[in-house]
Amino acid sequence: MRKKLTIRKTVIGKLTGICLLLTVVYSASAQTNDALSNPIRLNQIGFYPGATKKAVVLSGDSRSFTIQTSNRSVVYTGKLIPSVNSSFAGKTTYIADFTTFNKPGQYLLNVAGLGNSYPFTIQNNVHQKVAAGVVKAYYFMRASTPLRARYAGKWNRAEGHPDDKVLIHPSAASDKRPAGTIISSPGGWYDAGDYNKYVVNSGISTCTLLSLYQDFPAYMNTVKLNIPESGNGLPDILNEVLWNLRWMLTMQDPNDGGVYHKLTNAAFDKFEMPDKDATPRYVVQKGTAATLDFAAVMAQAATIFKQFPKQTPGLADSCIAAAKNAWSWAVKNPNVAYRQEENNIKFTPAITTGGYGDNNFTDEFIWAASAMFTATQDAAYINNINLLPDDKMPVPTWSQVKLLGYYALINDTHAADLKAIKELPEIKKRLLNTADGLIKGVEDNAYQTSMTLSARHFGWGSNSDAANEGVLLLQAYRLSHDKKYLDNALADLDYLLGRNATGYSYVTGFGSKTPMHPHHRPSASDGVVDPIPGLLVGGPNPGMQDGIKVPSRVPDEAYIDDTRAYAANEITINWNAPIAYLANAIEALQKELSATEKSTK
Ligand code: 9MR
Repeated sequence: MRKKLTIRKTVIGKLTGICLLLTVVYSASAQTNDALSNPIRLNQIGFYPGATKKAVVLSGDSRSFTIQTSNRSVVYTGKLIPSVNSSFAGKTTYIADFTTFNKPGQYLLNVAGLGNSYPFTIQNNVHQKVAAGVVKAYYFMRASTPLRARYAGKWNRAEGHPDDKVLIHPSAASDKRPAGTIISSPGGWYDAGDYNKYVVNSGISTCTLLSLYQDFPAYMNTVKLNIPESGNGLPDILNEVLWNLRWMLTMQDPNDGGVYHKLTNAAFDKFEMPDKDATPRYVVQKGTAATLDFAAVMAQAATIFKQFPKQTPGLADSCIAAAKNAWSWAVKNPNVAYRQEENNIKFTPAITTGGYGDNNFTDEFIWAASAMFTATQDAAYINNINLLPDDKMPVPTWSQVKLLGYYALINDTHAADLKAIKELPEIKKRLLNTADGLIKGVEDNAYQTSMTLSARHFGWGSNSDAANEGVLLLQAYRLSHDKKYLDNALADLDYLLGRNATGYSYVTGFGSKTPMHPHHRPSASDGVVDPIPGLLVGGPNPGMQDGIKVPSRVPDEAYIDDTRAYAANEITINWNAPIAYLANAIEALQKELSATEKSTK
């Protein structure tokens, strides 16, 4: 079945938009694939010996289940327990809990009459490869460079989008840089399935990866990515982040500190390899969101790269100077929204690529001020900002970044100075309350995860919500050392890697049933059957904004592995970042926990 599907994928990649008949046949077979999917849902990578181990079985009454080795000897027998609450589909699920079985090895779970699960592993470091894989995915997103086979394997490709001659769009014109001025803005990561580069979305993505390094430096020093810079004395995750950070620096207008909202083609590229695109690229209007997000990231980067003066001479100083200039621009221009439709009435060419428009900058100010304070220890940045403008605690997304500011403050190591922040105890309390709210009732839930507790979690990019919930729970764990938060963060990772209503491990190349047709131009056009590995797809989204019918509108089932389905099956840098944080942080914490257990034995 998989082979049949992937052959179709290649055909679609070549003939996108032309061959309607084939795509109809293709989606029919994708749906058949879903219908045949395995009724035993579990993390398809595996489990830590000492951690919770659960599978969710779609039917089975109160039958027993067994854990078997690959040569079919039974090593554990347990009973399926019906879930207290039904799933979004209105069905009782059956929980197979084998937490007490902790012997490392390779296994499968069998339910008489239903068959075997996909194989899984029990071992320490069980997520190490997938955790590194979701960070390596950023290398595959690099613009303005060829990807060599040494690093990219069969996904090697020619250089795309040099971006050394980018036009100032009329919406971005200023005295010193009139429309049509050429600037150089190379590098950076492509945003997603498309080939554009957006500052707002780069902001949250870069911050999340930098935070992963800041929060778990010892573990992240051990993560080797095999990228061109490997071995240069910097941790690989920082090497990868630098590819985007250096691009971001070019998006600031040196004349006034404002930051262009995005670097983009006028319209989305065709489904083709990146080197095939020769259409003009523009930077568009400066905006408050892009400028504050930029300030926040540059401030955070300054804090980190200060520790590496030899490897990155002058960089920390450049970052903090850029952050300060951006902050000043935003203070002078506190309300400049990027409104693409309005611009398109006034300016040509019309720009129809991703909007990332936002009208409310309260959260961006909080994030930037917190990061600026953390970098400079200058309390003026936060004293002039209301850190608690309302009692909402939204899980971070590109348009909701308040918690990124809170994360910066609670992790600030200058504890003495933090006493100056009178709101800090309240921020900590709210964070723990939010974490408690996220997991309330999990034990009764059909899939036993925070993600599946509310249908509201299932919008565009729902998988990034699952990952960002996991990150929030890990922040709560770091604050409280209460293991329930870590266990539930791990459950969110279990969800993403297969314990869910579609039976997919949503990361390309990691697991037994993984997306083969992400909405991702290189994966669809490179002639390689397997998509680029390590990419988290958007996931279930009953919204169907792309017009592609999903096999089910049930919130957590509304997914289709179809190249055209950008509202359910695209990939982006802001969705990969929280799973990168989640998977690597969990690896780091498990390592710490098992070391403590050993030393106390
Ligand atoms: O992730 C974005 C989602 O929150 C928005 O609802 C959606 C529509 O504006 O856009 C998504 O972002 C896309 C961006 O605009 C262009 N690159 C691909 C992104 C993921 O689909």
